[in-house]
Amino acid sequence: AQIINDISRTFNEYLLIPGLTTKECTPGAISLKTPLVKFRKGERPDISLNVPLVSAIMQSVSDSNMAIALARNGGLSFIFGSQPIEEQAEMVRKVKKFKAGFVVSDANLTPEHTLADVLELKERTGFSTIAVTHNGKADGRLLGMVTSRDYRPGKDSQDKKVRDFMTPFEKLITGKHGISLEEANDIIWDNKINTLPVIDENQCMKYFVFRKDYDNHKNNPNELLDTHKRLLVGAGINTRDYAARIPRLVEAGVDVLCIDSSDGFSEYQKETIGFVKENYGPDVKIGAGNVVDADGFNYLAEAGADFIKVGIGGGSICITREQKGIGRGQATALIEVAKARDAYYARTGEYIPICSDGGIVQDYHMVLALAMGADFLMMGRYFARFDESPTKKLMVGGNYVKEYWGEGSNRARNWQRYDMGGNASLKFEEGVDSYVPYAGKLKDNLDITLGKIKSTMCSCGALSIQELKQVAKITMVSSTSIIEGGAHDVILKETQRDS
Ligand code: MZP
Repeated sequence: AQIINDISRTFNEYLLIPGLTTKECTPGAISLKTPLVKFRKGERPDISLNVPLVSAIMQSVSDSNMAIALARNGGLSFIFGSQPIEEQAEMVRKVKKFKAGFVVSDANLTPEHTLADVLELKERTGFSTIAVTHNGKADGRLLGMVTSRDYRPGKDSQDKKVRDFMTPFEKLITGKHGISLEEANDIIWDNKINTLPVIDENQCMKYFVFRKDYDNHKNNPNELLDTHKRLLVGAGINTRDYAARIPRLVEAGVDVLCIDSSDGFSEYQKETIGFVKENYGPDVKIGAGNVVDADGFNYLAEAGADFIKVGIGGGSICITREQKGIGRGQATALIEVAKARDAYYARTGEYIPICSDGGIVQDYHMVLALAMGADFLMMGRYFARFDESPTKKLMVGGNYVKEYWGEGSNRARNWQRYDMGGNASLKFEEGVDSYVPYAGKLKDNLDITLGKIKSTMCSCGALSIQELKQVAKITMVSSTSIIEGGAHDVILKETQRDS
């Protein structure tokens, strides 16, 4: 055997050392945009995410409900594949029906119209969201329909309704475009930006509709419904029934596929990727994995994977390491695969994004994973805790919990994920059935998490994920310094102990 003497390490064994925080480096200026699929040097990826988080390919995590909520917040879900083909395709269709936003042409709205009118229109038309268009005079006064009063971002408004309406938009525009509030002010009022804000059910603006789409279709808004971007959704597949499953998912409008396997360094995966590339060419995107070293990465890269997932045995519900003795500490695996990805890019000019899958426990682990080279992160436990996950909310021991079970558990019976060929009766469990603490709404939690990620990036002096990878300084920590990192040598008050 080849003995690798480097110790296999987890995220908990590392910390980031702050770099210079410049005045420009504020949380509002940070972009978390990241590539989802491979691209060639000098080109752009066909699909990017605004938030580098995807939800796990699991029955207890990613159904259409979770997919809609996460896509609306800039991430993406992979609908679980351990279900009949038609049911999975229906979930995909459900997400794709949901429009990210829609321009109601001029909609006969005038500056006198109120927010209530817009919401009524939304109700009437049945659109999931409605874009706020300019007031018909094409003067760029985007809020003409909300209030007859002029409102300037950053300037105080006496009208609370308008203020409540505008604040999320200001945050979005400054966050998304990495510009200051003053610049946002100029852009909105000079109408230089090719976007229109959209309001959703919560009456806050989350999405942008491209202005050129609007201009091209303003005489026929229905036409804009065929062309307008819909929410992104992914789907998990396996290496057994892929020839039947993939066509149905593609017909349903899936944006990206991912082969779901605990060990992806296999000829089965190469065959599955080959099937997609032969039948659909580059139009259908397919990720593969999971791998934990450079050999696994290079194999799937050569096979044509659009992204590659990293991680074996680190998932919170996973007992693969105990059962089969395979795996690697998530941080060590990620660092090695990221190096292989960079070397492959230098050699071929093709950048293949990597996804760190499983084992994220603290929010700061997310920044560490990105700094270590991950382009995006897949999480199960994190998302399972929210209202939007498909599982039951229960009261256990006086606390609310949600159910969360592994795909390798008897409950999920997803044996395809663990398929090594051979007799199906020889299967054994590689996952557990568990509870996770209930945490409320996805959006509320995600906002806090993203706030923390951006704050850490400011400490590191990085305005983007790409920059973070370059400037981050990462140090290893001893077990005693981990103790030093928590509250220590004080007597915690009751309330703190409980939380
Ligand atoms: P976590 O975010 O809960 O730590 O890990 C989620 C990841 O664990 C999934 O994306 C998947 O790769 C992996 N997983 C899912 N089911 C099992 C299992 O039953 C598993 N062993 O390891």
